[in-house]
Amino acid sequence: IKDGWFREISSQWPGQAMTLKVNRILHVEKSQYQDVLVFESETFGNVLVLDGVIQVTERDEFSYQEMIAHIPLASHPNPKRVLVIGGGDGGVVREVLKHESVEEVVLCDIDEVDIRVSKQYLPYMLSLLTSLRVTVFVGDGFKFLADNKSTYDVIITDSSDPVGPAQALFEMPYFQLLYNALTPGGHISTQAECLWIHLNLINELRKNTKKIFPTVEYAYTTIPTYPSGQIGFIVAAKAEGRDLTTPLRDVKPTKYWNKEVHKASFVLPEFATVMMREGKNI
Ligand code: AAT
Repeated sequence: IKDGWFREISSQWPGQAMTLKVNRILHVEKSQYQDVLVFESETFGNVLVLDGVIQVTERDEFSYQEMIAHIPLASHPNPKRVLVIGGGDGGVVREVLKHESVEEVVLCDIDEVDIRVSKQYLPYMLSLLTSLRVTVFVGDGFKFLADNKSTYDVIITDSSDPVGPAQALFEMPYFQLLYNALTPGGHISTQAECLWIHLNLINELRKNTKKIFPTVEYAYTTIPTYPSGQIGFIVAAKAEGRDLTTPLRDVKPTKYWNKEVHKASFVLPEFATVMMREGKNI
């Protein structure tokens, strides 16, 4: 923070930085895993920052949390057991609970500080973590999957970027664990970065997940406070020929997702289509 503005500078998006005007700093802490900052911004509400990277703002969080949750859930015939890896702020769990078929949600975030700080400063997000359908577990998502052989209908990886504690969540062994932990016909969605900045990483993720999952797609959403205003998801199914792009049910209430947006989120611009087809940037 300099001269009253927070700047999101990182080698992960060289030469650019989202900048937000700070009203006041609410919380600063160094946890076992990450540097934690919460501030009140002038126009985006409270903002949670980990290791200098914006995780959520109150104003635009819904576009990411709704899409990463409703795309795999609304396209699944009957999701009952759901696992969320990361997402300690509770926003994704809030969305998962909008699906009436869901009987149980397990949340596994590596850092208790996110859960604690979100409870205090993002109370709207955490209110639903008190639901009887939800179990919270603090620990590494990779280890949780390796140790827990239980099966889920949908697994959502709402993870930070692949630098620091989330790195293993972007690699092959993790995708194999996800596959193993799914019921037959199960779905995953994972945070899969931005078309404008990370085409190579996205392509790598797609290639790797395709070696394991019979059906793999990439979808994206728009969000002002993530780098370049856009972020995507790898969405995959443990089923041949499953149509992930068509929702089977409506979800209510939502502010970003609807049936048409669900379908449209899989339609990619030409440069991304070429990249994914030919493996090269244009
Ligand atoms: N819904 C908010 C968006 C996030 S939160 C990412 C969460 O992933 C953090 O709470 C972090 O503690 C958790 N996390 C990181 N590594 C692990 C791990 N190995 N196991 C479990 N949880 C983990 C994502 C923001 C995306 C930012 C885009 N630039």
